[in-house]
Amino acid sequence: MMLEPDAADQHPDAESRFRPHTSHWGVFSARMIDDRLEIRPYPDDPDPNEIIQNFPKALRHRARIAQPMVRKGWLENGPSPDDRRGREEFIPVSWETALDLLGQELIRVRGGVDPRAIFGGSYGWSSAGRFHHAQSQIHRFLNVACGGYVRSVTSYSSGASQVLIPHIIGDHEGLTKRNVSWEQIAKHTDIVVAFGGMALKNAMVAGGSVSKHVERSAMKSAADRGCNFVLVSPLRSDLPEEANAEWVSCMPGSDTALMMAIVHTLVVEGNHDRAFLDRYTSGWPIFERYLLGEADGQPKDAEWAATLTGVSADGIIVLARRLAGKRALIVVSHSLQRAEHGEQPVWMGMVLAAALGQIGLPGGGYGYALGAVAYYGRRYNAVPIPTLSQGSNGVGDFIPVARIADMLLHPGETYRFNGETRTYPKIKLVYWAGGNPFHHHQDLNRLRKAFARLDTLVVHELAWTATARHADVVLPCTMTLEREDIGANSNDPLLVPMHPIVSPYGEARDDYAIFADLAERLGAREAFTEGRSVRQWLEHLYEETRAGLVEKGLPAPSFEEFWAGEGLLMPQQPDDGGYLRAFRNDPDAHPLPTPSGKLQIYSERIASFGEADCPGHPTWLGSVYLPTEKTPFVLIANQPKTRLHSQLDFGGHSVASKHRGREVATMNPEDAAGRGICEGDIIKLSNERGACLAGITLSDSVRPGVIQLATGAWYDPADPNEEKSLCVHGNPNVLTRDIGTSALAQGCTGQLTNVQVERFDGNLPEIRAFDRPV
Ligand SMILES: Nc1nc2c(c(=O)[nH]1)N[C@H]1C(S)=C(S)[C@@H](COP(=O)(O)OP(=O)(O)OC[C@H]3O[C@@H](n4cnc5c(=O)[nH]c(N)nc54)[C@H](O)[C@@H]3O)O[C@H]1N2
Ligand SMILES: Nc1nc2c(c(=O)[nH]1)N[C@H]1C(S)=C(S)[C@@H](COP(=O)(O)OP(=O)(O)OC[C@H]3O[C@@H](n4cnc5c(=O)[nH]c(N)nc54)[C@H](O)[C@@H]3O)O[C@H]1N2
Ligand SMILES: [Mo]
Repeated sequence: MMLEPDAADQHPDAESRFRPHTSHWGVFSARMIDDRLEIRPYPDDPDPNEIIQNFPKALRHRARIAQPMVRKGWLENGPSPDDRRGREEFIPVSWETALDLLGQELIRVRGGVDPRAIFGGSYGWSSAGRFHHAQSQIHRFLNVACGGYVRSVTSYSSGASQVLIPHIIGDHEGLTKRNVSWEQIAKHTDIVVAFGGMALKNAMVAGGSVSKHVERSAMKSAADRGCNFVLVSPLRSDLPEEANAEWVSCMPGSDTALMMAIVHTLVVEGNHDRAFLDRYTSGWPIFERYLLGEADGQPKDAEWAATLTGVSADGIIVLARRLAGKRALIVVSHSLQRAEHGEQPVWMGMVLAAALGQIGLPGGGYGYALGAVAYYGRRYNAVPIPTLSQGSNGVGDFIPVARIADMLLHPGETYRFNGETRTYPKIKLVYWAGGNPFHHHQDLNRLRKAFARLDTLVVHELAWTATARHADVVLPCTMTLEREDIGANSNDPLLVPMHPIVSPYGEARDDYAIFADLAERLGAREAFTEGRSVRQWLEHLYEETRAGLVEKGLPAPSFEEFWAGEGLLMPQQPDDGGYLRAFRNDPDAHPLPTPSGKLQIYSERIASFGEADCPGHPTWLGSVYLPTEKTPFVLIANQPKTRLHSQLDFGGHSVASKHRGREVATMNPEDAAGRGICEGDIIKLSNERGACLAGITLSDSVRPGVIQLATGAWYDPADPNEEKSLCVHGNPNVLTRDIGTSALAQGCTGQLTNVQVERFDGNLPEIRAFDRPV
């Protein structure tokens, strides 16, 4: 049985009124006019995000999936390991057949084998919308109908910091979401040193929704008031012009050494805040011995760091002097920890902010990951936002999210994680909804081999991503504009009624409807749906927010009133600096949730784990990304400006940024000249793991020796039958290395790798990533 949308919204295309909706890129309103989608940004947004303009051309693009599909070999031979995944034809089937087959397979694996053979980690950003959120839907389904699943912990975003922070500062969520805000920076900060920058392209995105993009104007107000911004990065574009920043160009992967040398300079010149270090931190004396070289004979001074970082010793000393005694904010981007030894810059950034004595002051201290997304540096809502309950998971097992290929290639083998020796489970079936591992994972040629080991790979997708192409069962789902929902984010005041703008594409169905019908085949429809239609769920979820408003004595509109409006403004908490301010004001009454109750410059607990790649205090573990003869460049594979990850790469705004259909890399003109590469050429990037093509643009905003190629171009192998086929479109994850940050956190290290770069003079292969598979 299909769940019918309510009558009022049954034929959305028939109307041409603009209706509110939201996305990870911003709130907007939309309407259909003569089969054309029109999008208007939220009128109160001072700096709308152009990524919303990917919607119009994406809506009915040929890359959309029109009907359920089953891989031929799986249909004919049944579930089994098969290296033909990703290179075999699909057979269209009816919904009835697809769900019957999948229901039988889930019963086989759940009953005959074990729910511990199902991996439902299903990492990914999916779409905004609190009800149709694909991650919540799939986890609820697997819990309620299959007895649970092996889950994943941490994220590709912040795998290293999420494990490290609780040991040394405490609450990761509080550090990123209730700490130093843009309002405080505009008012109070004298100097911001941003390691990895705070690129506006990143701050334009917020998982869930964002009604006002404020980062550009906050940086401008701060700069106008006289605040200095210092950008430490291999790319000058990592701070916007409005920040009027000074650019310190450093070698990728060297920030820890640079921060150590700044602290060394502070210490030898007597400019570190000893009173702060005594009162608020633990372990400083152990670290100081290491810093001064008393432990290993090597002082971590400016001369030492100069050779490692490419920043002059004088430059480092001058920067340290400029910081002393100022309201200083140290920012360390997520990207710095998305690389081997990624724990170190996060830990050392805290030590630098502590040595300056700034942690807990308005606009000062440690703004970890500020600017990475638009839900950081904001006020927290004072009422809860709607949230779909996921039920409880009958399986306790998990993996650190970025170890998926290791798990599939090494079942039953052990690995280290956060001080434990754990064993990889034996997975038979992987179920994905709302994420794209062929976007987010490293070393895609290795990932293909890992997926070949499965009995069954199931994917719900709205478009033919490489992940869908590698699946056995592909179920087409609706896109956000094709359904109704409620949009919200815990750091944005606007609760958005998300109206359906257009009917579903082809036979696409909501993830919820698919799971409801599948739950029926597993005898769990009622448990999964609780008898509610979509509209009834929205009313049910809205009630949580309404009750919060009532409790605060605030006007609390009914669901009908909310639904008829353009968005409901929720109250927000004061911008009070969160737990770090409270700790600073009274460390006895508000100790940090760390073992010592203080900022841990040394961690006995981490030291006790005995990991060589993450010792008990911040440590320089050597340069990982030094150029080699075969791979002389460092590749920065950062976030794309014109889309979110791989989402709607086939949309107009993303496609317009490509060159001859390929993703565009940027390199320094000096480097290009030495290789006969000119603006507008096609280049080939390669290393021992794989190769891809890309367009090239030249700019002195990129440090020599570095090449930047954003993530997100859909993986497009020239010949899927080859083991390491050339990706003709420009997906950098054919090049990146699939290895954890350290044995402590096992985080993703996709940001950096070493590559060769050449001009490509061969015949340009066609791009087929957006075509339907045969
Ligand atoms: N080399 C390198 N790799 C990286 C990074 C890096 O810096 N360098 N960054 C990493 C980071 S920080 C992250 S967060 C990850 C992101 O990795 P992902 O979150 O996996 O990337 P997305 O492209 O957002 O994938 C979301 C998928 O969900 C689909 N989708 C959207 N709406 C729906 C829906 O309603 N239902 C269903 N079933 N599907 C839907 C979209 O079509 C898309 O394919 O990438 C990581 N990978
Ligand atoms: N437009 C857009 N915005 C996004 C996303 C997107 O896909 N598109 N993704 C969102 C997500 S999920 C996340 S987690 C955040 C990610 O936030 P980040 O991980 O911070 O973002 P990146 O763009 O990957 O990296 C930021 C910058 O770090 C610099 N960098 C890389 N390596 C080094 C280094 O070793 N040292 C120094 N000093 N700098 C270095 C690079 O120049 C890069 O541009 O972005 C979010 N915002
Ligand atoms: Mo992320």
